[in-house]
Amino acid sequence: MKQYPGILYTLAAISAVGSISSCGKEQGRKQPNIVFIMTDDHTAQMMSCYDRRNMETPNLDRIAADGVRFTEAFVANSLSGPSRACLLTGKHSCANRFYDNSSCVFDFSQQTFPALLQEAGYQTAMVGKLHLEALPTGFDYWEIVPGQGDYYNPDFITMDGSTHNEKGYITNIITDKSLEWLENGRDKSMPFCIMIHHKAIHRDWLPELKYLNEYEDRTFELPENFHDDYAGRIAAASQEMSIAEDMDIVYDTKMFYEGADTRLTGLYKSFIGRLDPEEREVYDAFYAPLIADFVSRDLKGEELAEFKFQRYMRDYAKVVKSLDDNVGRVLDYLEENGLLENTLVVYTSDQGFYMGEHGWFDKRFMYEESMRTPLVMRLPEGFSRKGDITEMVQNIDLAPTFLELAGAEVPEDMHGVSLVPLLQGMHPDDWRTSLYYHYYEYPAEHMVKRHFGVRTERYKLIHFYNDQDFFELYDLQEDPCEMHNLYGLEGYGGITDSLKAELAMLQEKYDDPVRFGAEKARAGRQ
Ligand code: SGN
Ligand code: CA
Repeated sequence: MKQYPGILYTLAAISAVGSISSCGKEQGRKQPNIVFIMTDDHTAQMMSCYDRRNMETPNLDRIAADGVRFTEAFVANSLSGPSRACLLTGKHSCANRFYDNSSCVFDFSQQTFPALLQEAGYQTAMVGKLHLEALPTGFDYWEIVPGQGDYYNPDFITMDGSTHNEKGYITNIITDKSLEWLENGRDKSMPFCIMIHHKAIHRDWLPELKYLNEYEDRTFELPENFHDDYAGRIAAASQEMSIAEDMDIVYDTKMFYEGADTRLTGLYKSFIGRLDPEEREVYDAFYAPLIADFVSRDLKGEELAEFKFQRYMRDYAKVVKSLDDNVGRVLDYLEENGLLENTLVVYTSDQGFYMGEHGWFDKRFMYEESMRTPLVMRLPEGFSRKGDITEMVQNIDLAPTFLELAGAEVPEDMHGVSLVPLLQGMHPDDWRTSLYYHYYEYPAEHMVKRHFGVRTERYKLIHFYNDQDFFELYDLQEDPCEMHNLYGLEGYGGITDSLKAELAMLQEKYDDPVRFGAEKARAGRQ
């Protein structure tokens, strides 16, 4: 392992005394532990430290209140597997080669931050959803769910490659296993990094049974663009992720009535079929009156869409509630065991999600709700930064951040940038002013067209390609909900040209073979 110039510690002493950053401010500090909690599809609209409209998340808010909240955090490719590959490698999809969930297998022989942390003297662990179609390397301990995992009585794959079943609710079990490793599994003489990666809050939002009755008296406010007509946005018009059109009345909203036979009824039956007879009784007792009422009302059109929206919001909030409890358990454990002071606690999601904005659920698009991701951190000792960090950051930045904190060298080929200067309270003049995004999974579920684009503080340019050639331009200051595509309109030529130049520069910088112009696109991945 190479060392930073001027760094004080040696590898022999690495577990005792660390030193970070070339600025020299933090020299002599112990290597911090890292607790990296991530959820699936958890969006800031459902996290009260970002948005107070919908629900309370006291434990997640604790992280932000005691530490920092990133107000401008984004992903590079808004889908589970690709996002996880970006996080592990600190690189965009074009470089880590995990483009989509449906055709890729992650190549663990490539450089990842957990393996580099091991070299830097860390014990590393990963519990929960990996979703990379391969068994992980770079971890002293791992236990993962197969694929997407199950909410009820889930299966787990252990390090010997075998699969077994466990009784309980997934979010509680992932936390139990993580706390067990922290307490009894690790070498306590070494710094550690544990990734606690939840299946929650993924579709189809099955709540913990004890929370079935929560939020039932709440009527959530419809987003102002719930009835979007997608004028001027042809990719938005052709997606299949609309609450009104595509949300499955049985699978998603649990209205499993006699004779119901939707596309996803079979999948729903298999999920709730995992409950044991007593659990099933509790589940059915909760849903029976709701289903009877739903059937008797025979809802249609907007009324049906709004019914689905309310069921969706309630279920999602219930699943977040269990997650928030479990984040609290982790914080309490760290505190009670004297670990909180020297631990970086990170909470984020693999991407944001639509809670009815544009009429949608799911993610994938480069539009704000799904390109954004929540990101809060409780900082280890030596960092007094508190409150909001407003620089634009991206999920590829976490790997270099962890490495710098560990006192390890950040490899030059990582695309991400260490956030340590921001955590130290600096506002570097040369901080990035634009973000690159590239989504590939099409044709596939939800039918979001392939696209890439650039986002600056104020503007966003998106290019939909592959089976179409279409641009969208948004002024996020004037149109934060991205309803008005300004591309090609009079007066926007100058900003369009400069965004195209910025996009070309980013594609060059990250060496993405799919670029403007058919010649280059043909040469790259289609
Ligand atoms: C599943 C879901 C989709 C979701 C993808 C990807 N369908 O296929 O709605 O977009 O996962 O999600 S389901 O019928 O199986 O629920 S991701 O977060 O894992 O990328
Ligand atoms: Ca996800």
